[in-house]
Amino acid sequence: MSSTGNLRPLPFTVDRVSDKEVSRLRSWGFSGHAEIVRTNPSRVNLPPAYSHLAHAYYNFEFRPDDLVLVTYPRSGTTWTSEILWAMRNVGLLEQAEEITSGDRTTFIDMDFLMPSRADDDNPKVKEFLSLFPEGRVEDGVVLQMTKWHKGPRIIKTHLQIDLLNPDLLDTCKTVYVARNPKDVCVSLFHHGKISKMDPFESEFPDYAEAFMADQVLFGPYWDHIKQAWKRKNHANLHFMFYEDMKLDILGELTKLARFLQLDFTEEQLKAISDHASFGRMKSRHERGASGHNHTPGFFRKGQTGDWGNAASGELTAAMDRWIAHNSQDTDIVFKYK
Ligand code: PPS
Repeated sequence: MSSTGNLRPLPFTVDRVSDKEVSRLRSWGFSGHAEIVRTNPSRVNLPPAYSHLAHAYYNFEFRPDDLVLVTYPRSGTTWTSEILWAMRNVGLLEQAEEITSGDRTTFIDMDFLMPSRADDDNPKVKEFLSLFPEGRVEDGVVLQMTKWHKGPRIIKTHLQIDLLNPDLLDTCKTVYVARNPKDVCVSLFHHGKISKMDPFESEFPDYAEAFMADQVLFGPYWDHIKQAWKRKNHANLHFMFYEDMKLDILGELTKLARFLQLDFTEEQLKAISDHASFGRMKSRHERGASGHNHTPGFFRKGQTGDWGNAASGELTAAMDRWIAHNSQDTDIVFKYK
């Protein structure tokens, strides 16, 4: 994919965040950021490599047999992508022991989260250059490899829908998973403690403040959710909640299968649910089988309601005000327990 050519123009700009603001974010605890870019007017903070790839993401061509998963970070992406893969490969679940999740599903954001260079000693870059000796690594190894993937593809992204190709929903089935903002915030904070890419080196109240101020990567949280929620009646969008998956996974799998027009026996649905259970996924991950280079703590608690263990009464009151304010123009209702 070239970053130039006959591309649909971006209906937004991608602007460099000022050094002053970046240093404020660094002193807030976001120590990994030397540079940040921001989409406007949507105000999504992203790593700088997004800047020259924004056209490629916005113009990325989906295909009718794609399955696309869109989530705000820490909302159940890994869990749901494992479910989607399992639904498509129900007779072959043991493959998950051998083939990494990164090779079974594709996280397209990697090109700006961890941009590759041609001289990287990285198997993906080597594979890309051996397949496409003329290929330009800086145009996104993952995007280009995904473009050439024969399919059917399972593609996941944390980019909000308005930053993706406007033809997405008219082209292929898309699943959106939302998780309540309190637990997303707690999970993001803990992830920041173990993340090399987006480390956070301060205390939880500071993180929560940044989250509510829409300053964390991929924010603003509410716009992300609302962009999907307003399209929830589109025949190609299936909107799910993490909390419902926790409460009744078989019920949620049944609805998801109906959306995907797949028929499963009860036994098969149970096998999919077990395959994607927190314990089984965590154990595959720890054995190095699930594809995220083993990050201890990636599968942390997998529960609803952890906010109660992390936040003071004062912080909870501030968060509740923020939720109430942002819920005024929507009928989205989250479960917090
Ligand atoms: S990421 O980093 O954005 O891709 O994270 P994401 O996968 O979206 O979300 C991570 C949180 O989901 C929990 N998780 C699960 N919960 C229940 N069941 C299963 N199978 C499962 N797999 C992952 C994971 O533990 C993170 O939540 P917290 O609250 O931090 O434990």
